Amino acid sequence: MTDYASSSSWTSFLKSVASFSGDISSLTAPPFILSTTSLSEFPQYWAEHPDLFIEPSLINEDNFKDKFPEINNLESPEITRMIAVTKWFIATLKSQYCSRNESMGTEKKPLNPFLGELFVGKWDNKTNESYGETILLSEQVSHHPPKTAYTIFNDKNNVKLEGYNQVKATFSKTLMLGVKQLGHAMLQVKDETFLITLPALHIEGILMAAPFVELNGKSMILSSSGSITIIEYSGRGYFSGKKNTFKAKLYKNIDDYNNNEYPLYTMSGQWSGMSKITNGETGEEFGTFYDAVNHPTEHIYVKPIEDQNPLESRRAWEKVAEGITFGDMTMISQEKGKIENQQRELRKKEEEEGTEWKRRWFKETDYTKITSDDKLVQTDEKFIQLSASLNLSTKNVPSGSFVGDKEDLKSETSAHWRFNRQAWDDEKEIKV
Ligand code: HCR
Repeated sequence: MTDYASSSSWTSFLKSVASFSGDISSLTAPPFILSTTSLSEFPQYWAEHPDLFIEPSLINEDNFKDKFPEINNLESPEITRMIAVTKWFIATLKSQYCSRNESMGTEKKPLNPFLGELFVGKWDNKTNESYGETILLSEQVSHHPPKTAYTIFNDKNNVKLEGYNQVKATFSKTLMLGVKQLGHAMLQVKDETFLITLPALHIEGILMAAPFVELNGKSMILSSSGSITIIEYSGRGYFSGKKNTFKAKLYKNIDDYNNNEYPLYTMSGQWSGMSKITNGETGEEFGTFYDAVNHPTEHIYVKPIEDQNPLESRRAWEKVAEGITFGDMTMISQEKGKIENQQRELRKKEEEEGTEWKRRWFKETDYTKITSDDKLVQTDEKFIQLSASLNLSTKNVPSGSFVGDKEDLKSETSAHWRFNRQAWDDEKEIKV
């Protein structure tokens, strides 16, 4: 328990949870639990291991057998790429779900981005010239409900990730916060596409003022070359006595998965620690799959605040962040109020003029509104194909829901955010 748990500010925060509407941004939390980082920054967690992000693109017919020398039965470059993609994905989890605990002691409530907020940066990969530059663009494309669209691309190696985040949260009677992620991510490696569904999570330790994240349920990686990895998550005690555990099964194709055949490989252990890879049929152990502790993260380079555009996250939130650092509630609410008023003015003006805020680099496609004449971008086409191959819902439902699930039957929309590369190539004001 932290000293804050018995403070009056925490007790009144806990009371306010009783009237929680589902919108996390509407909760007024005391300064000690506020983060100085906006949610628009979170997409950077996908590439804090730029080497692993690029690795699948370096695997080809000539070299695939040398890529994981400890595995003696590697059968094709496609399967080897799926192992590499699974490894990169597992490596992202520590940044996504543990990094605030490590840097700030507990999970914190991130700043709620305003519509049009931007976060951009890059990994130079200077130590390895062949990696080239990896760029992140993130944009707040909706405020109510909050949605952040992002892309991370490395042109030199022809790798691109795109996706968007949206969450749906509910408090349980025991004050555990359950969070479902609604978006998905698509990874393009040369001409191969991977659809990635996102795990559900819950926040424990709220009563004690020491929140931390645990993952639950499943997520999947589906490749356009046919293979599939299913990852199951658990907290302490289910697979082992350890926290942050996972078991990933990599199948050669969806039929093998559907028919309960043996997977080719099983990867298991702690996503925040050590994991191993074994033969999916015999259980023969090949060795370490990933060691999260001894694989330090590489942080993104972000321009100094004075060189940033007013729409860029760290510049826009600078004063609020200062207030949080000083624990000064008056400063926080004054500075937040300025941003909120500015946003209200903009929305009022747009309403008067009959216009809408123009999204900068991302475009929404609503599948319920497209006709057979509409030309879909490649990401949409692949998303539809890969979802259909496993009967996954393409609606706005918790990531990984199937057609016919309760949420799928309830949902009427199918609108997803996609990156518009031309808009970035034409960008004149924002530089990374
Ligand atoms: C739930 C969460 C905001 C959303 C964060 C997401 C889901 C965002 C997309 C990223 O790719 C993955 C991700 C990681 C985070 O772990 C997750 C956050 C954890 C806590 C935060 C809550 C809004 C914080 C609530 C804190 C209160 C109750 C004190």
